[in-house]
Amino acid sequence: MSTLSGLPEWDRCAVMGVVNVTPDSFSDGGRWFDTTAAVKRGLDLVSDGADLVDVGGESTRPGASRVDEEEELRRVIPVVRGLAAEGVTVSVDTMRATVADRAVAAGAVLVNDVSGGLADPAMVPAVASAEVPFVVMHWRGFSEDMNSRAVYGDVVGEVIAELRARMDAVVDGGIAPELIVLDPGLGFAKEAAHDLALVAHTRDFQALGRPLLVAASRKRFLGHVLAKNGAAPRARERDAATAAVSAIAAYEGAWAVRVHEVRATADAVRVARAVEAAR
Ligand code: PMM
Repeated sequence: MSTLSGLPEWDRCAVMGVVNVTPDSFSDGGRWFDTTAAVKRGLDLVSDGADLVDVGGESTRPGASRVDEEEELRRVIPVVRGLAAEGVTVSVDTMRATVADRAVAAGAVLVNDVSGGLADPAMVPAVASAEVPFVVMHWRGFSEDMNSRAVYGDVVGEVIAELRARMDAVVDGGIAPELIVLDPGLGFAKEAAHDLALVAHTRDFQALGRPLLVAASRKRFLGHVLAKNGAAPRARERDAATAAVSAIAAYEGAWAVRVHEVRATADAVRVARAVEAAR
């Protein structure tokens, strides 16, 4: 397994639990929109088996508009501080350099930017000087209109090529290559068939030589797979399907999976590890 500076080392795929401090997250719909409740939620995720907790204050669901920076800081920083004070390994899910900077000062040890540094030109320099691991996700633009960008000839080849280019740009910007984590960006400018192809080809991303984070949790493509008579189950009813993807991603070599409901995925990554060891 890969080692990333400042993070513990796990002998299997790590489980990243999600705390969305937003009133409108598509999957956990504002239930943790309060510092105390959000910190408690993060601690509960750790008890359920999360290895790290990803704290975000801006919804990226398709069609979502942006939250302003002051509001994002107000949502995220106290939760990062509260969880870090409890000894939790915290990552911050943000597209803003200021939020990343302040979150690192508050104890976050990883910056997870769904735009891979594209949304804020100050992000790459900020992470370069913070010297923390940085998640570079495949991204083609903001959520407001990303669905129109879900056009691919060879989705796996194009996502790998675009991630490679983005990784090179981030390294040119001063972030050490050994601090980079890559992510195929399931659901971001992707249709269900694209997401499924990317999961099926998880192993191909090893060609990029960096750890891979896979975030399938509760996403639309799972709703599509599970739909009955054209009706998709609600986001919160997609956790068993999420755990199934966690097992596949772990078995196919993912470094970590990012999920809202941790317990089933914590089991899934252990099963994947045991099966891999028996191969
Ligand atoms: N997806 C969401 C938010 N953050 N971060 C990474 N690295 N990869 C993702 O695919 C990703 C992410 C959107 O989902 P949420 O609202 O359910 O958290």
